Amino acid sequence: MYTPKPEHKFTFGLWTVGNIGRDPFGGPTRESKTPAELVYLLGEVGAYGVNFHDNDLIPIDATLTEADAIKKDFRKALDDTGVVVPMATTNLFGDPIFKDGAFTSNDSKVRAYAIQKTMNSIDLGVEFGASNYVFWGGREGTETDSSKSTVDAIKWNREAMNFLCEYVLDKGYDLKFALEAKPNEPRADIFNPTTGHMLAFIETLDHPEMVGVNPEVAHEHMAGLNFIHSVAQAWEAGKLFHIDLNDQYPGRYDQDLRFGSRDIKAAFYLVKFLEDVGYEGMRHFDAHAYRTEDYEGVKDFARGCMRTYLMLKDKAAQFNADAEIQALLEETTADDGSMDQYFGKYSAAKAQALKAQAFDRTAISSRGLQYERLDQLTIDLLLGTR
Ligand code: GCO
Ligand code: MN
Ligand code: MN
Repeated sequence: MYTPKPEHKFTFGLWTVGNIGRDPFGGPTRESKTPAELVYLLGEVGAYGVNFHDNDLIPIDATLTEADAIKKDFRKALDDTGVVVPMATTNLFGDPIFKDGAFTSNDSKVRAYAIQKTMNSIDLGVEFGASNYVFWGGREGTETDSSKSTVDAIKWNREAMNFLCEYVLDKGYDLKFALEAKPNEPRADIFNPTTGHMLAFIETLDHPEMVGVNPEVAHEHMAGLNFIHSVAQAWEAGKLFHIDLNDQYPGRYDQDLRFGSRDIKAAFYLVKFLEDVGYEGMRHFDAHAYRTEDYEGVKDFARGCMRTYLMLKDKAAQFNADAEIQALLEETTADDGSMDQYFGKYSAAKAQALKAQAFDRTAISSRGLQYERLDQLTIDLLLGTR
């Protein structure tokens, strides 16, 4: 019942199941695997797709011959397993050249190199079938605001996005961009720190229709924000092109925990939202196994992400079919229609009539909304007692 199938669109990055357990305080706890080996691992656990940064697949210093050999092995693994590549992205953070940003570096040579690297990486992604291209500007920020003009940074970022949109159009690629916000880490502060900032930024681009967002659970939770509200806003704006699923305790370092392993309730509302609205994009798990794990543990991690998603999807269906819960919801949204005359398009007559309407504030506010009962029913449902 909770077995992942291709139609669930579960994807993982090479960097997620390929994470070798390095952290700022200690070295790797797992040996590294080749991209092809990781594809076989993903095939084994039942994932639909694999995503990559250019340098997850091809090391930054690889020769053309080396690159060809890697691509050949990777292609074979994809063919053998049926795993597909729906998304690709650029590593604009790992190399020392990006220490002060990529598209927003003060150094024009770095900015130009970042655009060049992204064009090459777009070519690579498209070569393997990617239809979504993610931009995560991990180094686009500051430690000290004496170093850089934020206004210049925003302009440089816009210029780069406009240039790259034109590149995609020029090449005739069928590719959409998805911008991923993060408030901090690795920079002390990153520009466009939330999905809301990204949505506003997108509207200033030359081709906003090509650009949407890739919200990530952990990134909004790090900032103490409600992730579902961000996702809903992106969805309502027609901008939910991709999503990064993981988990995170608020106010801590970037944890990248297994999906649903920390805030099960938030995960439930998220899955319910995605399923209810009919989101058809990828369910991408941008997380990694605990440092304590070997590769069997990595498989447990990957299977766990998908299993939890499917269990929560099942719970969402149960919520929607639960007579008591639905009756409560109906009651809170019940409407006698008497206010309909005041909504919709403005007219002077409508405004006049609304100004004259009397409201019994005490009567209206005295009604208990029964959200305590509703929430407890949700908890009962999640804990399996309903
Ligand atoms: C992070 C980010 C990255 C991006 C990835 C795709 O916190 O490191 O979530 O994992 O999602 O670089 O662009
Ligand atoms: Mn992240
Ligand atoms: Mn991410």
